Amino acid sequence: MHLSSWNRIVLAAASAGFGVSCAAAPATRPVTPSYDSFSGRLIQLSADQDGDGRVDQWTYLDGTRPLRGEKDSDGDGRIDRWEYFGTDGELVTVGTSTQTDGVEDTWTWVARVNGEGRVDVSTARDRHIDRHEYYAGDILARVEMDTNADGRIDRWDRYEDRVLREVQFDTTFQAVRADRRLLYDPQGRFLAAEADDDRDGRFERLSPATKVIPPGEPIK
Ligand SMILES: [Ca+2]
Ligand SMILES: [Ca+2]
Ligand SMILES: [Ca+2]
Ligand SMILES: [Ca+2]
Repeated sequence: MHLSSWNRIVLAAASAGFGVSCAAAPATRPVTPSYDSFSGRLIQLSADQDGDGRVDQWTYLDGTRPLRGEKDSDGDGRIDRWEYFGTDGELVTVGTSTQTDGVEDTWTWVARVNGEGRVDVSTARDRHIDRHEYYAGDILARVEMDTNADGRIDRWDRYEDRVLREVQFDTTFQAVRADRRLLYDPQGRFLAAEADDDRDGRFERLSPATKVIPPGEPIK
């Protein structure tokens, strides 16, 4: 491999991958390239970013295009940051581990969509994403959940000023549309249960006799 093209690759990786994940890292740390033995294409860069003699950062590439990155930020030998790149080499999501045990269970989207930040969570930590959190600024605004892990959203929580104001459920677990909802006042106290059994998009107040009392609420 010619030095000139190698320099280009390092620069590309630095701007697209390493630069994002480790902007403060010195550019002089040695980076070790690995190539596909058949095609000769660059497939991996590894580096020791904190200079302790152990590799702690890996970027997987298709030639000059970064696909994925892994990093052991605290040097405990376990990956704690995963990076996923888009087709233009832009950082799309960053994976983290809530237990810092090397198991990736949370994915934060870098770009906001319609002003909302998004975090995906695998609550069972099995890489099946069953919870999507949406943020306005840094404040949780709403959550979508797949409570029975069938791949379809069946619960929607909505927050106002950090207070849970509404929980909607799809009790069929198939419609991907709510037919029950619980409403809460600005202090988070239970207000009412409503149903949309005829599925016209309008909720009707359930009668007191059939009122759903959520767990933990006193029965009045
Ligand atoms: Ca290191
Ligand atoms: Ca680590
Ligand atoms: Ca579901
Ligand atoms: Ca209705």
